[in-house]
Amino acid sequence: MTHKWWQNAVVYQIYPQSFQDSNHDGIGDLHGIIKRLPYLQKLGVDVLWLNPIYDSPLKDNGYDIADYEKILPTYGTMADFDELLAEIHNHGMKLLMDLVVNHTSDQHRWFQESKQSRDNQYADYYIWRDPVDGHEPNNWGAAFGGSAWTYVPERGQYYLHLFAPGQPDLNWENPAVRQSVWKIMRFWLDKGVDGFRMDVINLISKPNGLPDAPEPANYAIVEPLVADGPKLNDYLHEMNEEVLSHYDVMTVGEMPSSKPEDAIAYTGLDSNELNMVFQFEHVQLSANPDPRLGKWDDTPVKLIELKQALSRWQKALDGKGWNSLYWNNHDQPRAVSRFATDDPKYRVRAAKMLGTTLHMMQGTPFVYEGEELGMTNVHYTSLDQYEDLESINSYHELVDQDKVVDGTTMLKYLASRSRDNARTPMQWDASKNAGFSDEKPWFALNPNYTEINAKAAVDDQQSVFYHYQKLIQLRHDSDLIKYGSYEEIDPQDDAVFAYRRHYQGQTLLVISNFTATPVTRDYGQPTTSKLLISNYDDDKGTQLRPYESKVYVFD
Ligand code: TEU
Ligand code: CA
Repeated sequence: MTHKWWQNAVVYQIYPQSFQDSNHDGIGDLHGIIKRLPYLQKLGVDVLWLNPIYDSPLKDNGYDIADYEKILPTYGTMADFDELLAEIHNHGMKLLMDLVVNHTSDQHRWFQESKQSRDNQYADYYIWRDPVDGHEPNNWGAAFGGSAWTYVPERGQYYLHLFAPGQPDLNWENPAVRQSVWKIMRFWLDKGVDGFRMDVINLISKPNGLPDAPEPANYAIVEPLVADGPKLNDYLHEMNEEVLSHYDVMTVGEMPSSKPEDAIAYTGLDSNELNMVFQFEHVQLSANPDPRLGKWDDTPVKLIELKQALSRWQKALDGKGWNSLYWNNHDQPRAVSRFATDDPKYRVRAAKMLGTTLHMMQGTPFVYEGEELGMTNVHYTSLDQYEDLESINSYHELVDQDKVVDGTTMLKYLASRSRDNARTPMQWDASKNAGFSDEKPWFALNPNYTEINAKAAVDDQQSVFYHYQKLIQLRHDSDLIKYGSYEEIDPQDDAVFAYRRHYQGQTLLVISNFTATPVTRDYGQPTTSKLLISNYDDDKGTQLRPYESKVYVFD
């Protein structure tokens, strides 16, 4: 098969609100991003993905879009956007937009009209149902708490929202909805954007008849029930035929609950749907046995399970589809805190170790802003420090209302898993407000910015930043790293993550000690002269020091 540009790419994710303020209001914006393009160019990434920058009431930080063809005024104007796109291209990079079309904001014109009556032009743009015995049509729960249905007296009906009430789900069964989405996509592609990250795109086709979820009786978690619905392949196919196939772009579909077999159907080399998906297996690993707690947990990930999840996807998609690779994003805690350690004694080595482990796999790596600095969780200790609706609603629901867990324990879970860990402003330097803004930032900085920041990293040849720069360079230069097949080593080893890659007679051997304990492992390591990258400055062969991670390449 001929290779595509996005198979050679490394993507950098920008959370616009928290990246760089340029106009002194404490909120990141488009001109702020322009200012930091040289930094991103120095890192060596190829593509930037921006979280939603469209007009929005920001109930869910922009994942509730009120106008798909307008920039949120806080971030800038459409002219600023055009300038940003041109500047990204001038710097040799590409731009992915976030496409959020499972739902809109309830402030969107379509919903404002839809909710008026059962017979207007937009009446069928959303999923409306009559009450059943005076209450909700089924037991589905919304991802951010409560029922997935909200009643609207004007229509005498409920509308479906898998997320917050301010995020009504679009009715993809309606061909007019699909045409409206294709029109939005063309609007951005005709401006020259280079592709889309598609928000929860595997949830757009709802199961026939909207059946009750098996458990629990009220307000069940429905993601697994709704994911990969009956018409999803048809919709993605139509999207490809109508829109994507007319442009040379990259697409990644966010797909919680999807399995490798599903992903092969969506990203298959001749499926003509999407290029890759974000799978969730490795970020949903949890030791918590109580389904009512959902994602809330604070136990460290078990390495054996982590290896199993990632290796499964590596093997399943090889030669059949294409993986995305990520440790974290705006919905996940910081990688180094979650999968290794943010103990200052090991943080730098551990962050490099994680980078190496992921970037040597097959797929397109995604780096979340600050990951290249080894930014850490923020370690909040009280509820009023949180901003994210998921964290706040979950606390009230699980502690105050359902009494599933006590407040102290829940605060530990939030500190470990809250999305806010990812959303503190980018740490640029040690000056006031970390160089993010000269005004008070919209969201508190992680106090460790005085030590962990981009300026310190760029000034230090041993920093996580230069390690990532090297990982990106190595991928660009190596077909073995890009295309090699994947061979798992010792899946039952609970301390070391090791694997081999094979391509045209060459072997890549990747070894990462995920613990602070020195261990000895013999995988037939070749001589030090074959070492490609390491997070220590010498090589001790079979001896692995705390969080040591190294890669050999040989014939
Ligand atoms: O996230 C989808 C998703 O899977 C979330 O429900 C996820 O399970 C949760 O955030 C984990 O804590 C996407 C966006 O990335 C997220 O920011 C949005 O809030 C959500 O869709 C709704 O648009
Ligand atoms: Ca600003």
